[in-house]
Amino acid sequence: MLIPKRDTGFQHPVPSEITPRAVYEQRRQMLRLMAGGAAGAAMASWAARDALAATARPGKLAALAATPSTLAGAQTVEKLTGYQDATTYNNFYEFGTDKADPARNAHTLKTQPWTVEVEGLVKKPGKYGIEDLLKLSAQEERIYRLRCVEGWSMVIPWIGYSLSELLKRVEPLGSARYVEFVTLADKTMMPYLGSRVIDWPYTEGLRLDEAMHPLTMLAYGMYGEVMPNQNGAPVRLVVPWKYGFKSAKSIVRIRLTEREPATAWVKAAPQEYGFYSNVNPTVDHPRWSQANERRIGEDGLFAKKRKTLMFNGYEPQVASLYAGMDLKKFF
Ligand SMILES: Nc1nc2c(c(=O)[nH]1)N[C@H]1C(S)=C(S)[C@@H](COP(=O)(O)O)O[C@H]1N2
Ligand SMILES: [Mo]
Repeated sequence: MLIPKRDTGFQHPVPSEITPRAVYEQRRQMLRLMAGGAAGAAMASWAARDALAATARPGKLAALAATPSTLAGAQTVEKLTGYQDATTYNNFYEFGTDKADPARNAHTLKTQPWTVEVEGLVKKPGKYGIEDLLKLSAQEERIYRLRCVEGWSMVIPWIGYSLSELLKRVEPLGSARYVEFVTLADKTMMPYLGSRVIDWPYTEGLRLDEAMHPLTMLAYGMYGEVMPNQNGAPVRLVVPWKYGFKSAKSIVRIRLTEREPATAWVKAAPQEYGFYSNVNPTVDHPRWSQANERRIGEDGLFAKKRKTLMFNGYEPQVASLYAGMDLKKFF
């Protein structure tokens, strides 16, 4: 994301994508009816959802059942970004810096077995196998915008649950104030770890109250399926009101700390990237404006048509986290 000229690496997806979008939309609507309706209650068994998902998913990866989230801010009337766009225009520098690289290279990522270690200032540290982690709370589908610091955005139906569900379980100590996320750095699976763009492993961090916010999501899938490798399988963060890089992919360790953790992008370019990195149209990046964005797949390759919204449109939900803070200073 550091390298704007890389934007020319965009490869427009071929129109032959087999994603049965109408079918997917239909399925989602169906799930919503099932979850909400009185008669739906009996039908909305996991088995029924599974069967439905199996017949009507985009069709590439294993289906992952989920109920539509009722959380404020977790649904939208906006058009979804196409599956093909969302899985071929990625930032995952462990697999290359070109937007098309992760889709090409991430097949070498082995996501099983996988463990996530939760440690640091918690009463109950532990190692969670990915299967157990996945079952730790009911999977919800949440439609979030993700806005990259480079100036593009997508609208994606993610599957997962609030990170707070996991954090509550490990019981943070009173001294814990931040959460650090450490992602996989394995040279046998990740061809780009030899590069020095990032001081690997890629790490990220949140303040504990940000991490505990219900919108902050541990995501295991998208578009009704398990997470594609290039999007951060088997589990990643999605923090919808922050620039995309705060949403760490392929997480292996979560550590609660007293001090603000160093993060990969702050270490790489401290004058350009801050710890908070809240989406904010009034605070420019030193090299470009953050006032507008283009929606991948919709607005044309170089057009920047949409106004970027404060906190990426999640202001009603998250503004109180930053009451009284100078967001120009804490960018
Ligand atoms: N481990 C890891 N996580 C990462 C990145 C990365 O390079 N490595 N890139 C970040 C950036 S800059 C963005 S914009 C989002 C992109 O997520 P997406 O490809 O699913 O849209 O992932 C973030 N998480
Ligand atoms: Mo990004």
